[in-house]
Amino acid sequence: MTNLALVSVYDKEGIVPFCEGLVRLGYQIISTGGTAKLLAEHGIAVKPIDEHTGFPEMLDGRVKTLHPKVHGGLLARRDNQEHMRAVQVHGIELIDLVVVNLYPFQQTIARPDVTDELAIEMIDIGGPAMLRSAAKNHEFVLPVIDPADYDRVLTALQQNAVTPGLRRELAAKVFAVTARYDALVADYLAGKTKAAAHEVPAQTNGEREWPGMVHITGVSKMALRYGENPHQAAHFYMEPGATAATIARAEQLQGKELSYNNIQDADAALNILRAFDDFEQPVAVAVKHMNPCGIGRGETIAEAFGRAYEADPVSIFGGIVALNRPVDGALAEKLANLFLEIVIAPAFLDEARSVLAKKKNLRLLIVDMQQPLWTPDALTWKRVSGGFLIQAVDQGAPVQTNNWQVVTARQPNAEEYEALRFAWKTVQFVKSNAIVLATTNMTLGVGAGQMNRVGAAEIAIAQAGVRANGSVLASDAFFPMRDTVDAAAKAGVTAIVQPGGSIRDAESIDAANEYGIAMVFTGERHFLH
Ligand code: 93A
Repeated sequence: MTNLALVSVYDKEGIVPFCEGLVRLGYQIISTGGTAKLLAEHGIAVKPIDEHTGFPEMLDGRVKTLHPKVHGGLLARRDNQEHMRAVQVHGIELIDLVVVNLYPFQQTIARPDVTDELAIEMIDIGGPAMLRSAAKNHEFVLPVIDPADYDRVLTALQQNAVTPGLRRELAAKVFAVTARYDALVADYLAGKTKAAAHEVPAQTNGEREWPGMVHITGVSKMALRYGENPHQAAHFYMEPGATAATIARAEQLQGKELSYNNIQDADAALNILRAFDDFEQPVAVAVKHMNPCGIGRGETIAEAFGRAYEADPVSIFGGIVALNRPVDGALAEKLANLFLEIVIAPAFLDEARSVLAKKKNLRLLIVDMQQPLWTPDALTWKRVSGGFLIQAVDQGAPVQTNNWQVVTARQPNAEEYEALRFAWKTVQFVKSNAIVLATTNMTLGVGAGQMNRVGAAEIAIAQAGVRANGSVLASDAFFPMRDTVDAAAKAGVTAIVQPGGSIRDAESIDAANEYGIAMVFTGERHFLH
């Protein structure tokens, strides 16, 4: 009995030598339209699929291989008498090997000229069906989805060395690829990737691609105009499981296309905002270059925004504002008076939308803030030369002070505690070295990304100005020496929160005691580099 191989490939690279090898091993090839034609042109004996099924390829090729003679031949168990009887009764020939790769849906939707009609036609139905049938029955049928496996499979067949391990590996690959393929189709139909594909201006280099990046199949990809700078090509990959709580799934109401820097900054703003969820209050966060420049909370979102603005009315220029309550008309007027890149909120009331519509370039993003932003086990990664680093996301410390340890003679009073809670929450989301000066409901000065801690403190103190007097200070990591406490005391800071843990903690504690400053250790560091 000759072995049957069913071959139906979109990507025809390498298929001719592979089939020549199969024929040498005694396989008979059955094949679909374009594939059969190519094989015949290369002198390979091939039986067209319609001859095999006794049914024409029809509906513009939508139905080529969807037939019991194909799927019966793939799914029948050779060790099951009932199955063997059934295939015999119905004249179904057993198929031993399937070579299929799919219509290039991902490449199609990335085309700047893609139409919905074209995209839909590129949803492969018959190909995945055959692969899945073969993969389910991999004990008896070899599914080959990846041209990179042709040589390996041929060699194994030649040497009579097809192991159960190889069968299982090939079957697993089928389900991995078809799962991602379907996820991409789902995303497209849900609107996200289609919009992205259409938004790519033809003249941009957004479609410039490089190895490693384009091959994350199944993850929706949006070409960006460019990366951090115009000479850097860039894409935004969106995870299939992302929810409407994320920037990836945010609904953009108006404004220009999001840039690489916009996405990063908006994500930082959203991340910071959501970390304040446990205050259960209206909160406004203003972000520049991924650092908060002003955070305010209040009874109303307008009050919170007013404080975020007052915190640093200069840095907010060109910034991103994230709000955890809907934006109304009055707040929209205030926002419209500023130059902002993006406003993020759970909703924009109609009156707000008409006010902000006049700011044509201002991007408005709606994000669902009812759902969690992160799963507890969420990971984040960073590229380094030759590899990448993966770690758990720092989702911030809970706002409770149970684990705080007062290390000075003086305890913080109730108001200081409240301000310390606010400052500690903020400093966790500022680039290291980070120092934040704050009151109970707003930041006053943020020192970010400095190479020495006292330098960060000096920047925060300068920003706070006279307001530093009577404020509290938070530090993302311990004080290596007493100089930050000295600078804080000079500015009039009355309480400090920091992780503690330096071999010179005693010096900082002594300094705080000298000045009558109350200091607490959290025991938890929040580097953000
Ligand atoms: O339109 S389909 O979903 N309907 C089918 O029955 C079918 N069978 C195979 N597409 C189908 N295919 C796909 O055709 C394969 O997955 C492969 O990508 C392509 C090969 O077609 P051709 O041999 O005509 O070039």
